[in-house]
Amino acid sequence: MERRLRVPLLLLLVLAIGFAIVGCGNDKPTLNVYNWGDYIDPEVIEEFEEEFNVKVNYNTFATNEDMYISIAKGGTSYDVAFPSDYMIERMIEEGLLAEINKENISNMQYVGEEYLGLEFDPDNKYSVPYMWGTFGIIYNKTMVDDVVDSWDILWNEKYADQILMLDSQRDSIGVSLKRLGYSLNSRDLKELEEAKNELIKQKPLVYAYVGDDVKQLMVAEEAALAVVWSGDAVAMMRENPNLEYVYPKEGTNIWFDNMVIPKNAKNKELAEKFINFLNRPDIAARNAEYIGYSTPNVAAQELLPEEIRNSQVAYPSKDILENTEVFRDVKDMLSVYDELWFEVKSHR
Ligand code: N2P
Repeated sequence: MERRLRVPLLLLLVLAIGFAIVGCGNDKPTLNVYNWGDYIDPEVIEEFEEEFNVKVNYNTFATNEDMYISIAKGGTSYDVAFPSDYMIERMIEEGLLAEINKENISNMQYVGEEYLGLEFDPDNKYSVPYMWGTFGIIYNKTMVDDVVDSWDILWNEKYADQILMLDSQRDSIGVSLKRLGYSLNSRDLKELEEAKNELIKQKPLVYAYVGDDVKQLMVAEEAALAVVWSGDAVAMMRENPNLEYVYPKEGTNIWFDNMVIPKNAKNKELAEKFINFLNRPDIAARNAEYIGYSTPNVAAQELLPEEIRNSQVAYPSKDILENTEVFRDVKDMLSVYDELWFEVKSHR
């Protein structure tokens, strides 16, 4: 090679390596977000990226337990995650969460009091409300001719192979406990054994244990009855008017999904900006309307269309809420719950 060509070639090589390292000049700050599937309006993420000139790396999970494992044991560090009440309680206890600087979350002023200071995080030191709801039974009025007002219907042989249960241990064990008249935080081995046996008895009637696919299955009328989270019920009922959501008379669960910052987050400052952004009333309203879930942001609630604001599925009245229970971390009983769920799922 001629000597006068060597220097420019070397320069080119150095430049190429340089670009590869900084990602072709894309050195925007990155926010690693870990959320449930189907739980945000994608446009909201894009708007955040544009407004703050950042890149959001977005990953999803299907259950609290899956999320816990990735955060507690996984190699990825997330900046924002969205666990539920009982899981937040556990993560605080295990020292997995960072304290949130409330001075950076001015939009917290729009969050209703009833969603703050709850037992799993009494001073909201570690978590800021995102969405809340219940679980209940959704059923297809053209496929079910019995009155649906009790969890018992999910054990009715008439509906064999037309029943969908949640593939989520606390939720499905909770349904079984509530049906038997027990607390969904039971620590009584006899009650838990009974709840397990009932789930095993029910198993031949269950078409599938599902996650986000429940929406597609119910909308397409491939099953008659399903246990669902209220926000998914809202989204499904929008698509298929034959569907109806019921709060069983034995009572049900009320849950709260809050935003948290894992202790090993790399970009806490940006995480707080994102948490604050999601509680800006216009954003919170648009996001809640898109996904179907209920916002704890009262200023956002006021921006919602009347039919959502008045919906007993999304914003149930006091008397319905009285018959609900919040999941708590079961602490030393966790292995019993894990084993119980394993036995149900592996039973043939
Ligand atoms: C959305 C999941 C909602 C989580 N697909 C209910 N806690």
